[in-house]
Amino acid sequence: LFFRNPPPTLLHPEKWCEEFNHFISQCLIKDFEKRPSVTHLLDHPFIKGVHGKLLFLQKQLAKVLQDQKHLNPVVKTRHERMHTKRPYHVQDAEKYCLEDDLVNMEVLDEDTIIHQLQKRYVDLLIYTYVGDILIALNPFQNLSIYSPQFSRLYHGVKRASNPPHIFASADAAYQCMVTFSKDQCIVISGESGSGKTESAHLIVQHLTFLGKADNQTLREKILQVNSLVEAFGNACTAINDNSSRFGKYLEMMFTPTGAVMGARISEYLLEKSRVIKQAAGEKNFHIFYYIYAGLYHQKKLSEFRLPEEKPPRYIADDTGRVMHDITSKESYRRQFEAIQHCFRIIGFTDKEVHSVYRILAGILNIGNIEFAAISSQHQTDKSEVPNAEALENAALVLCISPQELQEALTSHCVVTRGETIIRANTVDRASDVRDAMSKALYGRLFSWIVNRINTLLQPDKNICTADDGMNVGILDIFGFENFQRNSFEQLCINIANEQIQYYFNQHVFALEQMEYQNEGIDATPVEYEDNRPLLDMFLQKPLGLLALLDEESRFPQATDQTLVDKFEDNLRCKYFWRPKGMELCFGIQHYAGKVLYDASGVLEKNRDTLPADVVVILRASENQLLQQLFSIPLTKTGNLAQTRARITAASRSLPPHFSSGRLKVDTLEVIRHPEETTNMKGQTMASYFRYSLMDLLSKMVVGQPHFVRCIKPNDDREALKFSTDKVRAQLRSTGILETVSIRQQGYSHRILFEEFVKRYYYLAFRAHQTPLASKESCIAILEKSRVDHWLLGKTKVFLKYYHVEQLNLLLREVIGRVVVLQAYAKGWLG
Ligand code: AD9
Ligand code: MG
Repeated sequence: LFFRNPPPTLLHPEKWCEEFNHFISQCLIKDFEKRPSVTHLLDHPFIKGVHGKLLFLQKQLAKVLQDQKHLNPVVKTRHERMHTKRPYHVQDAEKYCLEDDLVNMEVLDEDTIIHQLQKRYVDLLIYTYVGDILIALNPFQNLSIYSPQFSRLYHGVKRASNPPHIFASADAAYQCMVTFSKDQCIVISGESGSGKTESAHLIVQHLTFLGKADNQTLREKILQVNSLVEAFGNACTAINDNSSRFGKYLEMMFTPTGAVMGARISEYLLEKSRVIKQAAGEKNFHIFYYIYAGLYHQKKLSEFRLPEEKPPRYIADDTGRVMHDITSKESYRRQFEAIQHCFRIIGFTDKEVHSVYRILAGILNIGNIEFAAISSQHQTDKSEVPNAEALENAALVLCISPQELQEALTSHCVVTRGETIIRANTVDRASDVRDAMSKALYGRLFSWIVNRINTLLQPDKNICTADDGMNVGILDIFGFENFQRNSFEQLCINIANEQIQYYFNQHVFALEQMEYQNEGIDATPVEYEDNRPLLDMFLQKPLGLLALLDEESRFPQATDQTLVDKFEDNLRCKYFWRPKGMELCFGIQHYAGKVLYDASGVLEKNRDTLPADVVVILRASENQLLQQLFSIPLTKTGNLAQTRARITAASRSLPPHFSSGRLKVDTLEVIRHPEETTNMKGQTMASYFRYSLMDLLSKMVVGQPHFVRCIKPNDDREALKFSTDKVRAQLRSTGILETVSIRQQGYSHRILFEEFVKRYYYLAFRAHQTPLASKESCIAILEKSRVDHWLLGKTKVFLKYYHVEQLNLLLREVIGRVVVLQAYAKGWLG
């Protein structure tokens, strides 16, 4: 009991031992130091006499002694495990025989694995382990396995005692964090619609359960965060009705004793272009529909100057049915109420929320502004706004001057040799300015909301500062996408997925195999598909795809055609090709499949220019929030100096196996390019993208990773339908087969002798002993703990993924008893 919910000073085993010894020697028995044995303590008259609690203490002491003599390995044998009564599907005994962990399979080939997953899927066993990695198949239906009852089941117990579950992954991360006082990172990957975002929600839900804070409000706030951010950052796509259009890294912060104390979100690469245009069959960000339907039902559309008879262009489609769809949809209205609730719970003020709505309404009104060409004798390319009402509406809700807005849209100024010339904008140029304005407004509003959430959820400094605490980061990015038409957005999304796959490969394969070599261990290397060359093709300088794109974006005369030509001339590798007869297209062989990209509009999207005039007028708005959005550049991740400082700090605490890994080198290398961070204003989307990616990695590498691989069982989003080909393709591209074999053969944990002895000496030695950080001490601990199949290298202990759980549980049991004992002794005397 005490160990599970220890008061702050009850946490650290070593500290406790120290304190205990000190306490004993100071207060209890003078001669204890001469004969430091626990048994001796039992006989002491002081102990015997005090408060009548002797019996209890004796029992506890006896248990400690017992444990030190006979450490029973806790992990059950495979046979035992299969015949254990387990909490769900109790009705069907057959199901116990299904393998929970693919690593236990004797026959290991693709067909067997697929068959196994299929069998489990139709039994609604959507989760399966591959060693320490969790495979999650999207059930496409609501399952009743996420209730509080299930939360209680997956709480600090050995993994094998319950069926695989996403809660078990959250629990594993949490337990690692508490036991080793180390940050953790849960990486969720999978293609679009495979269930990453749902998994991320469930992880947050379980972590808030595990990190029980007294502060109920904080827990509620954290639970609302995802819903709020996703209303602004998710949208309906051809693949997924709730598709994430941004990358999210949510860090849950805990006190050193494991109580949740705050949260922080980092957002990456919001697909701003969706605000102004969506592909056929797709929709704008959810929030626009929610707010329109919500205000319609509250009869407040006119207050926000939104047209009632026809939906704004940004949320309308060509059919005209959409108006009815939006306003009649009960779910939109309810979602609007839910969002209002989220804002309130998290702590946004009414004024702030009102400003957010005004800005959203402003964006919808801006979208309605049209342009027409005016032809006069002298000037043929001038434009004007034929629907002044839309312009006025936009200006009014944004609290800016309609005249200035019109000027900023229809003209621009050129400064030459100290002279300022005002030039008229063509219709196309004016439309571009309008769209750029909408995108900038939305992008900055989104970043502001995220920043504000971070401020509202930051830890209370009186309890603990973020620096003293620990965190579990949860990565949920947009999944790999392959549509009929793929543009710049898909390219960025897919490169990000490529990077995450690389991170996975590094952890699961590369670093492990490198260590075998370094430590002189003879292990057969497991072959895997290394996507490093492809990642280089994208990110290299100066001849990588993104660098070439940036270079081309700097030439005013460049066209999308010259861009593709440039790619073709420079990217001579097997991953790139140009299909015949499709001038503006190029193809990439990604780890997850071939994708054909359409380059039209890519240069413009990359330039992402926002005219200075627009910034000036928005800055002058009477809406304070709007002023704020445009008066400071929203550098979400800090400037170069801050980022460097963070990365330097991070590199110091990198796990040892990273010291020679390439990931760290890469991270530092890329950050060294100053143009990516110094000038956030003038930067292109591509350079911002590279920077974001590296920033994300710099956060991730600090934590110990846990992987969740989401798999989409079919393309029709149907429950119980298992398409073998679909699953096979995903298993292949993510290297699951290879993962199974490396987890079978390999040693996923490599711990330095010194660290190992420091961590586990308790299992074989007495608290007052100080064993050497040697091979022999490690052997003593491993033998005493009855762990088998371990290996010793030159400097490290090599453990299978399940050994660590085994050792940790033993350690917890032993320490738990000692802590109870100490707590009693302390309470008793203190
Ligand atoms: V994308 O890359 O953001 O486009 P995700 O995030 O991988 O994608 P998401 O979590 O949004 O996919 O899941 C898609 C849909 O599958 C959800 O809207 C749910 O309807 C469904 N889903 C996924 N996981 C579960 C689950 N554990 N239980 C029930 C689920 N339904
Ligand atoms: Mg998602």
